[in-house]
Amino acid sequence: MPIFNMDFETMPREALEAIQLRRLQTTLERVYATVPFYKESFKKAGVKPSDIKSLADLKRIPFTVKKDLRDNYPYGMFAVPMENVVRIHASSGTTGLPTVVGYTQRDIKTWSELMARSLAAGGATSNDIVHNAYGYGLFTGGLGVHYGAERLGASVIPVSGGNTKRQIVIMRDFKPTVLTGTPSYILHLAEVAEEMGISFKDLNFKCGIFGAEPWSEDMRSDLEEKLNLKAMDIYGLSEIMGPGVSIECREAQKGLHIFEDHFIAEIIDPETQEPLPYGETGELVFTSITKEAFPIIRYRTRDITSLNPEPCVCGRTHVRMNKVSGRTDDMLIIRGVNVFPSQIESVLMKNKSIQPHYQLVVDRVDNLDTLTVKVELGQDMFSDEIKILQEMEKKISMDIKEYLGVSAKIKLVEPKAIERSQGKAIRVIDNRKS
Ligand code: DLL
Repeated sequence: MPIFNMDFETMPREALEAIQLRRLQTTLERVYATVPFYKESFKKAGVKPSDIKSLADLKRIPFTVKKDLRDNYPYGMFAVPMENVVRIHASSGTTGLPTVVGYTQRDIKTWSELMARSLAAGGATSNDIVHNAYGYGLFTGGLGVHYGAERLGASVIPVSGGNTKRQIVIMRDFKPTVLTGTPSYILHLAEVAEEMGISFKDLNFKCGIFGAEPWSEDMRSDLEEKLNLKAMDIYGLSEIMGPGVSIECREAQKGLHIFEDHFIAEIIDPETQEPLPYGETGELVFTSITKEAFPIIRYRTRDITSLNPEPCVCGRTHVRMNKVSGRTDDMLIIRGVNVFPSQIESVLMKNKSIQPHYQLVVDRVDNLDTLTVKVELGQDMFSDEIKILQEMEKKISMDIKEYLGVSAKIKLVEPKAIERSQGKAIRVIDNRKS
């Protein structure tokens, strides 16, 4: 598969690290001079940009966390005057004030290139037609993919999320070859196509570029089979840029290459905040080294993963991050056992009688945490035989206990009982917080 930017994506590590250091130093000087928050936080830590003489020195710089962005809402973290900002995006703000991010003309150019690199790594070329089902709007998914597809020279169908039946007709008639969207929405698309009597086997897709939420390897196999395409994982977050921070390559499909000529990645222990070596699992931290409007320094993403520096068969030299298992704030602690929704998903996906639509409900009863897993039955299993269903609930509960060590009550629900998402699925309802 052609690599979009051969020079940078396959650059020898030594040269790459030299570029990283130069760009890091420039970024630190710039944020110190233009963003009061950074000047203050560096001063508090007793460090100046000129103290950073090697990449290893980066750990002397303080972290930035979501609260810092909220405290500077909406534009306090911008490093350029508004007249240079050409685009604004924001997080949905479901857990508080939205996080607002901005882009200069050059930032949009960089982002488009990184998204073009991502689509190419996933198997897309200028001959492809991209059906883009990520939401357009303040969410970065829609426009991020859109500009990248255009930069690649592909034809993009800006269909966005929702209006699902119409999407299926478009897929049949416009013959797109690349599908992009969140895995949970894509699963819903597959379900509706089946209801409409349209088989993905008769459509023209060769690859899917799915992300914006955690999804398990088992979900990947399911999607690849149902949709008759190769499913690639793409990662990103608005604070760092949007989609296209990292992507799997088609050749290995194992770990997501981080575009290290634009971002420096670290893994830290979320408790001690100490950097962890390659291979160890912890919280992902990013520093942007080329952004103009919204540079961000040592941002704690709360995403849990590990880094793999081994050379890749595709030829890219950029480090790979493993699939994100979840966020520190999505991790459930049920009677002392830590569990991520994606781990439950893996267990559920092994049972062919149920559908991969599920929701975890956490309650506190008599001071004890309880976990209920609501999961949908397949249409053909939706029988009235209470006894069979009870047996199945017991079996799934035992599997979860065996694989994850956590006790969960299973509640099989009828097909379609769990609300479908047009973007990111809501996997957890935690009643302990309300
Ligand atoms: O979700 C950007 C994006 C759009 C990525 C389209 C990929 C495709 P936010 O809305 O700011 O940005 O949410 C970022 O989503 O910190 C992760 O917790 C989660 N996330 C994103 N991609 C993945 C992925 C976009 N591939 C937050 N696997 C991040 C697991 C992901 N989690």
